[in-house]
Amino acid sequence: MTKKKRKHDKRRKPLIKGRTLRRWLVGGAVLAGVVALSAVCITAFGGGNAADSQQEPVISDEAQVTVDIQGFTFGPDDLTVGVGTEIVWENRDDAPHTATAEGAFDSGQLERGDSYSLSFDEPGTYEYICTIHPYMTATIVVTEVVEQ
Ligand SMILES: [Cu+2]
Repeated sequence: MTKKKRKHDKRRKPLIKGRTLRRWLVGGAVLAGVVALSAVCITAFGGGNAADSQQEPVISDEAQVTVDIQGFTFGPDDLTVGVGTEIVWENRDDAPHTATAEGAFDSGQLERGDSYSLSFDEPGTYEYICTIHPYMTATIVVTEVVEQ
C-alpha cells in the first residue's frame, strides 16, 4: 500500500508541478501584461503632458510678463526675466491651480479667470509647481541683466 501510494505520488507530483508552473507562467504573463499596459497608459498620458510642456524657453525684457496656466501647464514653463519684472499668472483652465515656490511665493488657489502677480526683485532661479497638480512644474530665472 505504502509503496503503491509513493509510486502514485511520484507520478502525480511532476504533473502538479507542471500545472503550478503553468499557472505561474500564465499569472506572470497576465501580470506582465497589466504592468506593460499601465506603462503604456502612463507613457501616453505622461508623454502627452511632457509633449505639451516641451516649450521653447522664453527670455523677456518686458516689465510685465504673463504666464498662462492652461491645459494643466504653465506657459511659458521656462522663463527668464530681469530683476524687477512683474510676473502675472492667469488661470485659463476650468480647474483650479496654484503657482507655488516653497519659501518664495504662493499664489493660493486660482480659479478660472483669477490672476496673481509678483515682482521679482531678487536674482535667482525659482522653480515652482501647482500644489493641486504637482506634476505641473515651471521655472522662472531672474537675472540682473537680461541678454536676449
Ligand atoms: Cu493645477
